[in-house]
Amino acid sequence: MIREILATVVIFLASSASAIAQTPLEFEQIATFDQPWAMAVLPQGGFLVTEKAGRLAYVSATGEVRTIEGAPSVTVDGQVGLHDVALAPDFETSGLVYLTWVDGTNGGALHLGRGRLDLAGPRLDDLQIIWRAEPMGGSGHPGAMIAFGPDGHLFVTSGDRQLGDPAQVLGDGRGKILRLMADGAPASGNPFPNAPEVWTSGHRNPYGLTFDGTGRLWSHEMGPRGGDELNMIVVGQNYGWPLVSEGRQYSGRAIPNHASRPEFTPPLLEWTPIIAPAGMIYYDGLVFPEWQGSLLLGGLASQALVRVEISGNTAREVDRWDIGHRIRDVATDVDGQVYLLEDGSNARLLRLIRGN
Ligand SMILES: [Ca+2]
Repeated sequence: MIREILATVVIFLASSASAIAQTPLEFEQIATFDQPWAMAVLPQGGFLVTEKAGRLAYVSATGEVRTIEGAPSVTVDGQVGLHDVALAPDFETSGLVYLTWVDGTNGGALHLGRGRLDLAGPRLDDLQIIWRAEPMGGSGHPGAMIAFGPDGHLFVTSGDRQLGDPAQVLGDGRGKILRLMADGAPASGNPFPNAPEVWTSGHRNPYGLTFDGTGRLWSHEMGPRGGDELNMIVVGQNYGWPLVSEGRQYSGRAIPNHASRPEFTPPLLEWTPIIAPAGMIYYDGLVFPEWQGSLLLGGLASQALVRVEISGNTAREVDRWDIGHRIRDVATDVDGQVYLLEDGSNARLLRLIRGN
């Protein structure tokens, strides 16, 4: 077990004028992984971590890593493979764990499944597929983030699979955010009778999804060339992709912006140049009280941890820490500790420590 304090030098990037002192950070390494994608903190201590190639790992509170048997078979190609892991709201009594992954031919489809975790194995028993994006197909942009609402509903982001147009087709499972029952059935009260699982549409590649302390749902998504977005997710709204964006096509071709089409909901915050957001939590913990009420986002291309203050219907970036590694996921626990999961090979799971 490696548990040394890494004397990483943290560089503070300029941010917008803010009265809040920026917190110096150091990092404690807990474990390392190969192309990890997401993590969940276990209530008894320790973590579940997914790796893109299909491994589901259990990390004990002391940093010992073991493979959990019973993970699904996945199609590993480019951006896709095994993705998010989330605990059921009643995990402590049910043991239920939710996973997302891509599997199938011609690019496959995003799948959502759940199984019962037996840490004595460790193994995942009775894994069942409870939702699958239809139709199949595409390449990257899985989305695949899971969040549970305060009332127990299950929300999932489904990326556009780099196809764009499906995001505007209600009957197509791609480019949407879904609201489901815990068993994967469409939730009652969803807005579109002919697309019963859909909550919102017009999404590109949402890699972050979280509720805030007042029960509002937030998601971020990567823009094309520029135009990463932070969106407040409101029932029935269309977020505009691929018809509007604050970014450009990779070819350089312009895309109309959100203001040109008021029927589409604009982002509350956009990043050009991009940060390539991945992972997001709402932070209300005691370890970093100066961050309470903020969103913390990981950054891939930006190799950063980004803090966004949300207030009413506004959001603004207030802190950005250059971590020096691509960040794939962010998590917190009941004590208010904050954890980062790096991207790529030999990627570290880190605990944040207040620096000097
Ligand atoms: Ca948008």
